[in-house]
Amino acid sequence: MKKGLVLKSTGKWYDVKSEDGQLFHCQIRGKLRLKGLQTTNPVAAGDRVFFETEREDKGNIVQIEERRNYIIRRSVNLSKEAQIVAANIDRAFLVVTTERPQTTPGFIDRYLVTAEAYGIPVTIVFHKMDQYAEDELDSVAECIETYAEIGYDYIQTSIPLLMGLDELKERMKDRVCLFSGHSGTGKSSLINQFIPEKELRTGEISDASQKGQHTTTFAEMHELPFGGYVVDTPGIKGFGIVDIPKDELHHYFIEFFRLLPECRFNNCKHVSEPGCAVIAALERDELALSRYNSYLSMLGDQEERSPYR
Ligand SMILES: Nc1nc2c(ncn2[C@@H]2O[C@H](COP(=O)(O)OP(=O)(O)O)[C@@H](O)[C@H]2O)c(=O)[nH]1
Ligand SMILES: [Mg+2]
Ligand SMILES: [Zn+2]
Repeated sequence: MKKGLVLKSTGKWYDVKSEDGQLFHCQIRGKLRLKGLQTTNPVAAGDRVFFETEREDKGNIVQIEERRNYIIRRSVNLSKEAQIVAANIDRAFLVVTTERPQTTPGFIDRYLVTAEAYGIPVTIVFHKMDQYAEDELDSVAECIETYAEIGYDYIQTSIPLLMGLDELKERMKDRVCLFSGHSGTGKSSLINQFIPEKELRTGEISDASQKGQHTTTFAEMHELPFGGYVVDTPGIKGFGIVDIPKDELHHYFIEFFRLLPECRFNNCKHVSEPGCAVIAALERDELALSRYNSYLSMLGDQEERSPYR
């Protein structure tokens, strides 16, 4: 029996790289069961598996190691069946441009909250730093400050200026990395800096054109020449949909959650409760209003959706 890492799934066949670096085409032998999760695909890119080899480069997966984390998408809205897109992600990179294309604080906050819920650390990559006019740089700096103050890791990058690329590489090295962000923010261009032979196509609308499609698209892991992998998740903008219960949402706005012990009520949701430390901190300008607005907006969404859950 060998142990390996699933690099790619096509639904029936899986590319598995063994610990000694050999590639095997594997199928699933028998029924694999993982507790708790109903999924349409039992194995995904990023899974660590045990497999038996038959012939030279063929094998049968017989066991999956427990996942540290995974990202899912629902095959159909509101359906119980989820598709595992990728598993065991070490770090997510959210590529942000505040203009051309615009990434809103609301989008960033939803992404960060989902990552917190999944337990995946995030680096925010403020990219295309060369493209901003003087006055635009002020609003980039303001956005950076909001997240830096909370304690999120961030870097500033630009390909023409060769800015921040070493810092990015340092964070990617020996890790399974996920790149996310709006279409056109420069994800493929950044990845191409590190794996040029892959020649991921840039400047395409492929992300956008796959929006809302329910067809199955599987993730693939690209090996980094300096160690580690990049997970390519076609058609997935963020992490997909996750249902975070309303009363848990504030756990994932980490700067609010830190203040909870100072709120008068230990079940404070920081909306209209008396003696709320979050609201007091907002009034003293110690927390970003944009974050609080995102929080209220996400709470509102949960309310609208609740009858269906
Ligand atoms: N000014 C500037 N443009 C960039 C930079 N990186 C990428 N781009 C351009 O941004 C556009 C979108 O890039 P792409 O990698 O396809 O974005 P993706 O949709 O996120 O994969 C392309 O025209 C790139 O040439 C950068 O650092 N500075
Ligand atoms: Mg792209
Ligand atoms: Zn409170």
